[in-house]
Amino acid sequence: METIAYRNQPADPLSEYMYEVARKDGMTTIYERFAAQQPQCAFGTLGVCCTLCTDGPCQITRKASRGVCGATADLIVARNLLAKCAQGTAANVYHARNVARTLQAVGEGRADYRIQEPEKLRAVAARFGIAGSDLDVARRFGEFFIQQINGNDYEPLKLVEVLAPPKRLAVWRQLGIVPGGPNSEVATGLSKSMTNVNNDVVDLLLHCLRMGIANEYAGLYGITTIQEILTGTAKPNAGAVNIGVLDPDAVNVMMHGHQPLLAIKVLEAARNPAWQAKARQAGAKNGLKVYGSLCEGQQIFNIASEYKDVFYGQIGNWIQQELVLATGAVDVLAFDYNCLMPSMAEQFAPKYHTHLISTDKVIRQAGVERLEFEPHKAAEIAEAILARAVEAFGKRGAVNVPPTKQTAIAGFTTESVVGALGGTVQPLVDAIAGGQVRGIAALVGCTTVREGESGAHIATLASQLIERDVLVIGAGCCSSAMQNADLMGSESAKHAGDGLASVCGALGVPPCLSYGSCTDIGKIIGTAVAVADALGVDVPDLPVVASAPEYMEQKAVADAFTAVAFGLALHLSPAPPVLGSPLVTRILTQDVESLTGGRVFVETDPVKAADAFLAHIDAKRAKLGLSHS
Ligand code: XCC
Repeated sequence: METIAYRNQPADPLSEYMYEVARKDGMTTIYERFAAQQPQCAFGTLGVCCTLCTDGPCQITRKASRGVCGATADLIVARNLLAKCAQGTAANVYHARNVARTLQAVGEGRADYRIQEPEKLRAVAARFGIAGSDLDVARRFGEFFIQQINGNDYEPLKLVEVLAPPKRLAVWRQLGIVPGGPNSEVATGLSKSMTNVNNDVVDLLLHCLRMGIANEYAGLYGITTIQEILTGTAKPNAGAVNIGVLDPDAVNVMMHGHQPLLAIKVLEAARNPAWQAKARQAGAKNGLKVYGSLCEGQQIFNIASEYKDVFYGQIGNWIQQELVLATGAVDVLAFDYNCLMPSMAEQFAPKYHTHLISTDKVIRQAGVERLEFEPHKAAEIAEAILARAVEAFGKRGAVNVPPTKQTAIAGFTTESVVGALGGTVQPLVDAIAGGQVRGIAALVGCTTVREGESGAHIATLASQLIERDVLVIGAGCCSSAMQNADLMGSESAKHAGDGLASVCGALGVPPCLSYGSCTDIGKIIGTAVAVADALGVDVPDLPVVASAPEYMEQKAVADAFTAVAFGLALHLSPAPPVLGSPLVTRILTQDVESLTGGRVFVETDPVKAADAFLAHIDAKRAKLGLSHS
């Protein structure tokens, strides 16, 4: 076993327990790999390394203020950021295209799905002049959505023109950042970010905002809305969370990633008594159980009230995946894009007997079985997944599941929050006006293993905020970190300040509300828009802060620009790779506020971050004429 002095700690006891198991088993985890990478490259950290051409790589230093071509630190940073934003936008839109394609296939009668929310489908489609029978509307709306995704960037996206709040649309029109089709915007953005094309840092950053808006309407909004049409809308429900949910006496299937459509078929198949009997015959006295992991688990958790007989819990977040396999209790892990560590296929799955199955066509992992999702093959693939799991159960070695069981409540969305409030957002607005709820913070996105993080930054920040009566909304692996820290449970209001605790008590909700996956960020913006409308103000006027407290990958960059385009103050930790450019840093942290009303701030200490959230919230409250408590 390699010995490395420094390692960051898993933040919750269950992960710590499994970490010790993995280390005893001789496994190297994300923690050792992070330690082995230290110290990390300062040029990359600051964003001032350019690898675009063969005269490079160039790094900006005290003695070299320009790259070989003459590019400054500002230009290098802006181009790098634009490329990341393009990749993140493309990925979210890819997911949206998959679900739109499934909706279209449902309408054409060649999919293993049916329309669960016909009213939602009709209402959404009607906004674009699409009406008819449910199947006809499904086909045409799916088709329309795909056309929007593939539209040109010189034709404004209808999704934006129809769905955007009028006040926001006016701002975006004035700035000239109403986007066209996202794939075209991405292509144009990548053209701008190549060598020797565009030296205008402001234009490059405005292009990020264009993609951020396209990311919202052709990406996140589409994902959430169409998935809800096909799988049902999120409803608050209580369920098991964290690694301790795994049952050593069951055949265990874990659905991992971001796209829950296949998982729904797996849950339906698992209901078949024949599969439960096969699992028992294989020696699993508790039958066959299905679990979710990462954002996919959060999505299933959102609609789990329909699947309580077969869905047994949300297992964990990005940095926990190796530890989950180290239980030896996962028989099949089926994953779509994204967020499976390469170490899983190469090291952890072989060591711990887990049969891996990739289910999306963008994935190739050596030695991993591929059963690629097609709308008309989902039921067949689901059966195959269960068959592999029963088979793998017989190959298990030692099983080590942490003994603690944890629970949480999930399934919040603008509709379910409004439902809990009695059909209108007004009680929340009144609670904000009265000061019981001082403001709202959205903590979204990934977890990282950087110093002081591992979910600890998220949990500490959320605790600090709810203590000070700030209602927290979570999405993505942030939700998991809060679930693991017991901040999303039925008893969690005891950690909140008196004002927030009284509101939570009256409504029967926790002080941290899970909206689901990181792709559900669009729903959080929907809630912010609903509150702004009820107050008769624009989004930037609200006592609201958005945050990616342990941000990790490219989709988060696209989502960050979505938040800034909507006029939100956005907290980031760790610092994005922009600090090497004084100009980009100034634009993102200051100048952009005069354009969209939004801005970015970086704070890697969660307590200081909470102070900054409160300062922002109280300043916005004062502007709205609301008292501070
Ligand atoms: Fe991956 Fe979404 Fe990030 Fe978690 S939150 S680490 S993307 S699974 Ni999106």
